[in-house]
Amino acid sequence: VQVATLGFPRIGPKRELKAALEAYWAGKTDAEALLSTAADLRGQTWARQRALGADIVPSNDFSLYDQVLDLTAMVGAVPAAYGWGEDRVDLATYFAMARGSRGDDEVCAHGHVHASGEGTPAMEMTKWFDTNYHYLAPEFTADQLFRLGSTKALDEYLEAKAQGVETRPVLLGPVSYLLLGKTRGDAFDVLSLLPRLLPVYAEVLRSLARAGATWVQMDEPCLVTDLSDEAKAAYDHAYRVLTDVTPPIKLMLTTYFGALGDNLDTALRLPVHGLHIDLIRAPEQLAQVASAARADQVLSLGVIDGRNIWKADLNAVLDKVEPLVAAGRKVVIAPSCSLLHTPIDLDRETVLDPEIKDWLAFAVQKVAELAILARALNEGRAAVKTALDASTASVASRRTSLRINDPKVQARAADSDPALASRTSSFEIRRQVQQRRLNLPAYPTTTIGSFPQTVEVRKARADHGKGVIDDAAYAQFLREETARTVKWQEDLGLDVLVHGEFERNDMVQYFGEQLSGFVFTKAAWVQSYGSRCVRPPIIFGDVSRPRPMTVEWWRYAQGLTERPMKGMLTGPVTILNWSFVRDDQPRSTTCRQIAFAIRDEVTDLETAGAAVIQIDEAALREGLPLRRADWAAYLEWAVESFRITASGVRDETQIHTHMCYSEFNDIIQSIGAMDADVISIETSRSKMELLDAFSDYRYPAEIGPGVYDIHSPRVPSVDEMSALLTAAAGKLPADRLWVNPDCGLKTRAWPETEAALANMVSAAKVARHEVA
Ligand code: THG
Ligand code: ZN
Repeated sequence: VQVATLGFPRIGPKRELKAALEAYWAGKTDAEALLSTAADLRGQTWARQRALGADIVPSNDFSLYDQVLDLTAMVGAVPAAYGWGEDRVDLATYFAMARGSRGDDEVCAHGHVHASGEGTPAMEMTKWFDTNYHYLAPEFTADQLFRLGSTKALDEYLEAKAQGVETRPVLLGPVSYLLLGKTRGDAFDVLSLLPRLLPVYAEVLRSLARAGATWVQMDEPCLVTDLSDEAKAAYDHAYRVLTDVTPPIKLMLTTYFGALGDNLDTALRLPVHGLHIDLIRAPEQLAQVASAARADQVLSLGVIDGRNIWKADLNAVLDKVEPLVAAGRKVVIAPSCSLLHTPIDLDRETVLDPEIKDWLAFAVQKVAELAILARALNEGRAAVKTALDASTASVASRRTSLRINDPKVQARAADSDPALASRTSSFEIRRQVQQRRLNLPAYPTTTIGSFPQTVEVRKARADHGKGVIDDAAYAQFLREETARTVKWQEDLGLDVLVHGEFERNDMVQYFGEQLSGFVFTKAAWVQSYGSRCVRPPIIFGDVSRPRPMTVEWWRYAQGLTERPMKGMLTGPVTILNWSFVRDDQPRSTTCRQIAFAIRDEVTDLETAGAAVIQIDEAALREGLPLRRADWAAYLEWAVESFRITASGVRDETQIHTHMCYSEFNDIIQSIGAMDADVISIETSRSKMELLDAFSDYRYPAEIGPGVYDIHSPRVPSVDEMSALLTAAAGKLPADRLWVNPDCGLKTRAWPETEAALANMVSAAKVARHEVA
């Protein structure tokens, strides 16, 4: 039994790649410096995996920006806008596709990533399946041609070989590559491009075979998604062609992030030499695959979680794998998917609580776990008794720890009283009560919550973190920023104010740091896209809120004005979706616990006097399961969690929610079922088209369709925003419309923020005039 890894984090243990990329983009270093850092990282990564006991290590899992973009370069599918005419895709073209010709990306206050608006924009960024990683979606035309544009796969194979490491190159497979793409121009089926695409793959495979490679890892994650019959047929065609190249090379067809399910027959009839399956997400498929796979096929078993940070129960894994090995199956053991989605090395966490640290494994520790498993399978469990006992002890310690189990939290989350998830009265009644209390004009104006996080704000936070300024000085600084922002909103004439969130770092981290059951790391970075990383919080135990989290800041801000000050909270689904979560209970249970914790904050804000409370669910949509059949169950508990959070208040308290993305059509009923009084959404760039979903469905509550795009510094004119409001009023009842930007303003600077909001207030006044 051999140990394989399918991909390793590439950002570097100290984010060396991030530093090298950003220095290169800033013009501070040259290409040679960047490429040499990249080569060092690859060399270290190969050597490290070998030293940890991996028999089969990948090459071409490294990327300067994104592995899907690498494929686009490999097959020469560079969109025309980038003016590529060279033999090979050079660095400038590569980064232009990644970052746009102006070389910057646009991130909104809720962390959604978009191409920049000016110059030749970057290619579109999309979430990689249900991970928090973003890839650059290929873009195809109906007459798309493909030709070899990059020899990266071969180059990196040879680079490793020169260092004495025989690797298994990784390629994203042709069918998944096409299915992940978007079409440009007249609609057509991307799969129609397959016959033109395959010759380039065949050329790459031949070159690898000639260089001595015996296996290639072909990633086909789309095999765990819903596939049309045409897509299934495309798999048959593609793998007939690719297993037929000469000189021959063996293909490890690699699936992950879920069960093959109804694609199992398709996967099993492909003439490939090996099949990798994800046994973390879909343990039940082991028996099916083991009995149905051809005897000569190598089964690669994804037994270690590549999507989470918990130590595995090694004896439990052995219980499952030993029978296959005993039956003479050719077995490889591996992580469930590439380790890209885990932080690199737990040993770098020097201040983490030792009890919790003992429960964790990052990429390095996961490869070590696989090595122990392989020895146990090859030599018997006795050969690694100490390590197996330690694994069992860690797992038991975690299961029984008092730190994890809070009976009060468990009892509360188990309460199934439906009243917990319902407001007292229907929306129509609440609306009347709220109108009387708030007395807002038509087209009320507000903002989404955050105001510019300037260099000074970030510096003050950093200085406070380092102890350069004390608590009192930091609090004083925040009070001044807040007071200035409140006064400024009043002067501008906004109707519902916000405090600006200067005290907050990240919308998830800020709450996680104050909730029980969460722990944060110092260096556990995970690549989000390009050079950008996140440090997801780790939810290790039952979640509760020991004390109010936002009430003091809200009280201070409300004390500065007569106008309503919004309470600003992050919703339970978003907190869940952007964290590493427990694997010892369903996600829905963890989400419900978070919901009760945030509910307490909502009711405390109400008690303190807040008339308007916003609960953001920026990541609700991105949590949708990969399979359509699983959507309803997810949406049910996600919506229920939101409702638990929002339903502890009286009729007169107005609950807002916010979602900064498009595509509501397929989940609009669930958005309605959240039963918020007001929802603000991103609509400016789609020119209000997005509202069709709300109007067709007759969305019952009030809506703030964003009237300006906060992703770029451009200041929209009054006329532009008026036109958008008119368009919105054409689709929805005007008396239900709010006026606000698409998202928070923390990524913007003050000058453009001031100008744009002044214009926005003017546009609202114009609209009010027309109503009157
Ligand atoms: N908050 C949290 N998780 C998230 C997002 C968020 N996950 C998904 C999504 N948003 C990811 N989007 C981004 C946007 C910007 C950055 C990372 C992910 C980013 N990171 C800084 C960097 O790498 O330089 C590091 C920031 C830091 O110091 O913490 O710019 O909004 N929780
Ligand atoms: Zn937003």
